[in-house]
This record gives sequence, structure tokens and C-alpha cells, in this order.
Amino acid sequence: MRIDVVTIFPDYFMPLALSLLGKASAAGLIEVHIHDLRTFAHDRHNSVDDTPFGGGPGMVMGPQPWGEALDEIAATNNALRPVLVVPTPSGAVFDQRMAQAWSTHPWLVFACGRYEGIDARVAQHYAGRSDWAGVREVGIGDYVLAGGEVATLVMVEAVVRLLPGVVGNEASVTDDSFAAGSMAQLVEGPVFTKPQEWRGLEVPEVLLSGHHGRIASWRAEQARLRTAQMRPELAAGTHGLQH
Ligand code: JCK
Repeated sequence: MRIDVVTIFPDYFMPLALSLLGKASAAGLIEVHIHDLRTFAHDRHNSVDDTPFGGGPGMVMGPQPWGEALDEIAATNNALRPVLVVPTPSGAVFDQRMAQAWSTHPWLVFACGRYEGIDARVAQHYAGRSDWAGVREVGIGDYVLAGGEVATLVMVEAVVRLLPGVVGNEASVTDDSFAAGSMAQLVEGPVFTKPQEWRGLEVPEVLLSGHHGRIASWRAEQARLRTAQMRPELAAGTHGLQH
């Protein structure tokens, strides 16, 4: 999978060299390119923002540097159609199902806005371009960030760990996809490792019993309890995944 990111803060993406994502890059499973939007601005101060039409607080990112950056990126590979992802607090909320869907695309391009966001014509333009595979305007939750960079890191990590060969332990991803149909319905219960007793706290005895059937039922019950306690909206089924 190829991943391009356009941002005025390229340093935000240094974590992509680390850990899971760094290994995926080193193994050639992903190819990541970070682009500085300011290099596509042509005035003396490399400005990328301007005052909003209609008035209001703050500044808005203008369409010209975005158009030049995205066109230049797309021109580097005429065989693939990129999906444009635009993180925004007003988008649909990114979830595991979107991560699964995006993990099958060969090329994702993330447009990280700052200030009050990006001129709406940028998303509109690329949504109408047949040499692009569409535009996804998405948020990562109901809180306001200062820009799209952190949301992009979140989405890239969620997508990349689903790629074949990226997570060493395939069972953990398979489990998620079981959860993905069901992540809608249940969160996981508690997990434990050694030592068997820590500061007077014992690991639940059933987990030491070796009875796989009893362990599975205990875990299912713990998942139900934890979901009811922490995620009542999932327990009620009043969230996004059932269609
Ligand atoms: C991209 C700029 C900052 C700040 C206007 C918003 C009422 C608009 C996000 N889940 C998420 N939360 N925030 C973002 C996100 C924030 C961004 C950008 C993503 C680009 N900003 C900003 C204030 C406003 N207010 C609520 C008016 C943008 C994601 N993904």
C-alpha cells in the first residue's frame, strides 16, 4: 500500500518510522511519502491560509497549494487511482469497518488541514475527478483537534496493522475481524499475564484451569459485563455498524 500525507507539519509524521509502521515500511509492505504543503505555496511568505469568505473567526486553507500538491502526487503513478482522505471534525466518524475497507485500497492520500480547515472546493473537486478513487471526509471522534495530523496517524495505524504480514501475530487481527462484525456489539474483557499473584491480586482461577470451553464462556460473560458498563450504546445496538 502506498500512503501520501500532505501537511504543514511534516515532523508530526516522524512516528511513522517507529514500531509497527516502521517495520511495515522496512519490509516494503507500505511506502510512505510526506509532503510539505508550504512548498506548493508561491507567495513570498509561503502562505497557505486566508480569511474566510462570509466572515467568522480564524483562517481557512486556500485551494491553490492543495490542488498543486495533490495533482503532483497523483502524477507520480498513472496506473493507480488514489483515495483522498480529508480528516475533519465534521466528517463521519472513522471506525474499524472503514479501516478494513481502506486496507484493500492500494493508495491513500491524506490531506491534513490546520486553522479552521480546507476550502470546501478541494474535496468537491477531487470527488469529481475520475483519475481519483473518491474522497472520504472523516473525523476520529467528537472532540476538536488543532489539525488533521494526529487523526491521520490514528487512521494510518488502524489501516496498516490490517495489511497481510504487518502484525506478527495473525490471530490478533483475525480476532479483530471477528470483533469487527461484532466490535459493534462487544468490547473485550480483562486480560492477564504472569505473575499469577501481583500485590495480593490473583488472576481469575478459570484462566488457569485449562478448560477451553469454560474459559471461552467466562470471557464472553466478561465482555458482556464490560460492554454494558463502559459502552451502553454498543450493548443497545444504537450505533453505526448494523445496516
Ligand atoms: C482536521 C483543522 C482544527 C478547529 C471549527 C469545529 C465547531 C474546525 C478531527 N475528530 C476530529 N476533531 N478535530 C479534527 C480535525 C480538526 C481540524 C482539522 C481535523 C483541520 N482543524 C479545527 C475548529 C474548527 N469548529 C467545531 C467549529 C477545525 C479529525 N479528523
